[in-house]
Amino acid sequence: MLQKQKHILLRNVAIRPNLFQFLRLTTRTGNGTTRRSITAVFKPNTNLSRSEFVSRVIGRSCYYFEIKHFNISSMAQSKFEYVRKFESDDRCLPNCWMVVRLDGKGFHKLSSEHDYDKPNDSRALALMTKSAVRVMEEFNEICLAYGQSDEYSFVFKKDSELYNRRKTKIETNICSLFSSSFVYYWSNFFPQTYLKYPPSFDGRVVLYPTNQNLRDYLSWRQADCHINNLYNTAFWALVQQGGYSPSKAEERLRGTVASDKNEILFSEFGINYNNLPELYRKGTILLRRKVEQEHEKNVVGQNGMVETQRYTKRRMTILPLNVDIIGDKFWEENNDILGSYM
Ligand SMILES: Nc1nc2c(ncn2[C@@H]2O[C@H](COP(=O)(O)OP(=O)(O)OP(=O)(O)O)[C@@H](O)[C@H]2O)c(=O)[nH]1
Ligand SMILES: [Mg+2]
Repeated sequence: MLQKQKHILLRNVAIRPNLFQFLRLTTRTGNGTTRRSITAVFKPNTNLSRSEFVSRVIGRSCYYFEIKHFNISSMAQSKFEYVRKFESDDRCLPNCWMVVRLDGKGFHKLSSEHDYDKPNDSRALALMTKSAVRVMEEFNEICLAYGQSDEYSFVFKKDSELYNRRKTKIETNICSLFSSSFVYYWSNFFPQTYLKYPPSFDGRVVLYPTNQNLRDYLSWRQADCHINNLYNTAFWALVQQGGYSPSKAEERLRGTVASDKNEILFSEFGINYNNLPELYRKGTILLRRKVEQEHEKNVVGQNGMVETQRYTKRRMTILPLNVDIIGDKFWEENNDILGSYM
């Protein structure tokens, strides 16, 4: 009986290399009343065969034994893993557009410490867009992004199942990849300017249940771009060209509406606001689009000479657009974005 049991149990004991082994044996002696519990801990890579292990620990005097066999990490896990229950389930509602918006922390200071051009620095805007493209390359579920100033919004497909729609997982991944890309590509856009300290971005996920809500959200961000840009353009014209102090320029613009600022720009500085680059007035939309790309290859012609052949290939790319996103035109021209969710 003992031999048989021993045989079965021997097969069940696995001495695993590379791990601390924690084995507990409970034995009973001949009359079946005395119970002995033996715990043995073996260092990783202990060179002990299964039969050696059992015969050494159990000895001869017992006829019944049970073996429990754990490694230390699984013991610890089972004891402590209840703490997982404290993590909240933060899955985003299904059937909603998930939008992650990032915004630079303290970019008023960062822009002045790094001598950004005023009111718009095309290098800084290009760096923001490069970082956003990097995010879109990594996360295919993003169908559109919109950026202006120190912010970028990423729109996920309505039926995206990325990370089971876990809110924190999504926002932290997007935010950290964007931040690290901003630092990684900094010197490509500011080759002469040393980055004085690590910049950071806050992030949030907002859910929009209807297509109209999503359009209104993007319209809101583009309108914000326009309002800020018009104000900043007028403010810096007054300061840089009009000789105003910053506080006097602020005073001059207090209470003015858009047409007043346009008028100041036009009549006092000869600036037609509508002729300023659309990048500044509209911000940047990023879309996935197939574009034709020209390629060249060398082939051997009929006359035996090597000649260069040109050909075009359609390739999926992330396309930047500086256009109006508020009116219907953009949505009609790009009807695939909302199209499948009508
Ligand atoms: N000169 C210059 N400044 C810029 C440019 N883009 C962004 N900024 C600065 O970044 C700021 C962004 O606005 P906010 O996000 O409201 O300000 P913030 O300082 O980042 O503050 P928090 O986001 O609350 O941390 C603007 O007010 C500008 O001061 C740019 O192209 N040129
Ligand atoms: Mg900011």
